[in-house]
Amino acid sequence: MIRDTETLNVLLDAVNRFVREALVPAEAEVAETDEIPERIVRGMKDLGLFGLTVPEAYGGLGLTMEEEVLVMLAMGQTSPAFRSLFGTTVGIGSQGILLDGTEAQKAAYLPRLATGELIASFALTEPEAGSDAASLRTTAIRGTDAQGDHYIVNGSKRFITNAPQAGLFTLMARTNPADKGAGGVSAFIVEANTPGITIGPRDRKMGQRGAHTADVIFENCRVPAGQIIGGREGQGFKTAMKVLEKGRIHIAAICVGVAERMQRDALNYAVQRRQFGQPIAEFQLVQAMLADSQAEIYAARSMVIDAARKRDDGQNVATEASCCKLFASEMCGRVADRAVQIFGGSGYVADHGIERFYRDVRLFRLYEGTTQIQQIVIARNLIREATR
Ligand code: COS
Repeated sequence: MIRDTETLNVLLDAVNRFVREALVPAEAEVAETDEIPERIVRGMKDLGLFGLTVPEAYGGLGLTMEEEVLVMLAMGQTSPAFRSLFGTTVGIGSQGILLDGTEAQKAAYLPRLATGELIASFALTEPEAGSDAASLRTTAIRGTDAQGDHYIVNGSKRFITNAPQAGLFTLMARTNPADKGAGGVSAFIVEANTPGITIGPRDRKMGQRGAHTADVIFENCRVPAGQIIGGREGQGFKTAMKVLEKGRIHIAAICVGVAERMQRDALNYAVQRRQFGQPIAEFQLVQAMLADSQAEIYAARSMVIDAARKRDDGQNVATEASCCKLFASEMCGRVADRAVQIFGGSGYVADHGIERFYRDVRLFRLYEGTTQIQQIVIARNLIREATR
């Protein structure tokens, strides 16, 4: 749903300009230094990117899902590491508060998230609980002392995006150790400066340099009882699933944007690069690669916009969100592979940036639910529908 085309177009124009003038020229520098320069973070804040999905009442832009998707398609036209900083904050990092938080929790945190003052992280994955998220072992045990009701959190989280920068964590932990499954899990808002939290060294990743992940270790970390999202125990896994459902549409949109960028770069190269006396774009085998990529990009773009519209319409889009993540991330991998192929030897060396995208996009098929998890979710939902 687009509420006001004119306002949205002003935002999209500004994002496109920011991508073109500030982000694209900084891609190589960010990959080299593994840091997003402060001037760029400031630019993101000025544009309101940290508040894209935060409702206007809390100081954000309050975008609908369709509007968010259009912004992510634009943001995808550059290295995906840039998106990670604000996209994780407005996405999985803070959506738990937005979707299931109490009014007091929203009022306390959303305004500071919207300005970018607080960076948010989503702490679900553990060393022994990746795809099987409901088996997580981090515990949050309730107690009372002179300072009031609280939970004592112990456990380790792994591959946590933005952990080194985070001001707060949306933490999933087991409040009922007797329930080893999803029902024993609760979600918390944990401020990163709470004593008992240690951030591990940054992971050395294959790509997306500039976007940081690390372990987060909780040792006897005391979290006030009021920080449990929604005020109720046992709801945390469902909150995490709802957050991921929305996140999967968001990531799919980024996949489409990045695929469009790689396709454009490959096309520009193909019309300039001459072999056998003519531009390689004149060869039908190269044309086949370009055409296949274009058709797949168009399909994924249409899916993502359709799923976003349905979600805005209040429909259950669990299946559609997984279809989008599955198709768009796999599509992006194929487009990256063809782009490297079109660049030939030049695609394998760092100078053209395409090998960087090739490494960056590999993550899309892994995080926020692997391709195989999306297949499981889609099939389960289909079977449930057919047998109920
Ligand atoms: N919205 C709301 N509730 C949902 C939901 C959704 N999209 N998906 C599941 N739930 C609910 C279920 O309805 C169920 O509630 P009830 O017990 O009341 O029926 C509960 O959550 C548990 O769901 P389920 O039984 O499907 O849990 P499983 O342990 O079988 O796990 C998968 C399901 C595999 C889908 C889940 O573990 C998953 O998504 N794993 C991947 C995790 C992931 O994406 N990790 C990335 C980390 S973040 S980068």
